[in-house]
Amino acid sequence: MVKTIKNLKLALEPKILNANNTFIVAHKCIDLDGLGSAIGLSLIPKSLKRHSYIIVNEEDLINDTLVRKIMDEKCSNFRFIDKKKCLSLLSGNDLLLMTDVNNPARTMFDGQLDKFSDIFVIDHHDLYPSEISEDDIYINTSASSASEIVSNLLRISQIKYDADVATVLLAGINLDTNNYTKNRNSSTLRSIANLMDNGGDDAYITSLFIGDFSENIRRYEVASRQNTEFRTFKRETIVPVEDDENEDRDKSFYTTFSVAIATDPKIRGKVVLAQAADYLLDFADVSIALANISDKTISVHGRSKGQINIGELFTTIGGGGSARASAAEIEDCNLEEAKMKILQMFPPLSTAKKFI
Ligand SMILES: [Mn+2]
Repeated sequence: MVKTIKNLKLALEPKILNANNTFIVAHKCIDLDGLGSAIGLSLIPKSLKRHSYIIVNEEDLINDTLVRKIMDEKCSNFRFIDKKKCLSLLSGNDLLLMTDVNNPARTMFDGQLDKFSDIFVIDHHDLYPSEISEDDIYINTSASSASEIVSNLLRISQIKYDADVATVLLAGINLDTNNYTKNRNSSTLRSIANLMDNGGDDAYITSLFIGDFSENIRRYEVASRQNTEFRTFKRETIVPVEDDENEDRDKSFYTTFSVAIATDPKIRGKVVLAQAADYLLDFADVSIALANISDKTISVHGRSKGQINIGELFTTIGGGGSARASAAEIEDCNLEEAKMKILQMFPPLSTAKKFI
């Protein structure tokens, strides 16, 4: 195991110089620390006049407005590619840097590490046993974050960076220390001071979290009392009964399920619909949220606790998904008509009782 920041620098440089390309990846559903450390790390190949790419998949960003926002606003000078593009660029002599993660199963390259001729891990989590050689691992569990480690690496390597990079690294530390209140020691505080001296904008990071809060509460606006109605419906279940006198007698009984349906006339985003359905599932067996995402298209997101297969149900309105989460788009109808179509997915509407 590589133990000191100096040895980390010494281990990384020849690997980067020997490779045709350096790819940098964090864990699935990349967070601010994964992003900050990846951005910082990409300055090492750059200082050695080598190409590097940061790999982020679009689906990783779908529920994370924070990461997307900071990428758009502070990381426009960096090269992001998705996994597909990465695989198409592989030359047979490529280095993969894993940051903020050391378990390959938590990355998008689970079971595919052999596609890279060389690997190196930089992380602050406990070591998870894997096929990666300990010689290719730097882990410091006393560091608050991968961003703290990388900011030290940049300092030791005397690599200069601009205020945007300092801000992204600082955001990584901010996230993993819960606004600098936990998992921080004197070394963390020195990194924070150093990043602020280099232009790290703590006010911007604070505004980012406040923005996320207001994004987050939009789900409750969609699933408001005014927009949401609750219904129950009955589903007949037939079970064979073993009976000595009458062998083939079937018995049927009804089970009652509840559905929460939120119909929002104002919003246009898909992500907030999925979040509203998630939230409503706390109160019903099946939850559905729908809204116009464009003048002609209604987006529908559904969730189920499991007894009702929502994926199967949504095939009747042209959608699909899994038993517990599903989505559909309905074209050429208004919100009221779409809602009727959805109600009709459930067994006889006559049995459906409107609650509130
Ligand atoms: Mn982290």
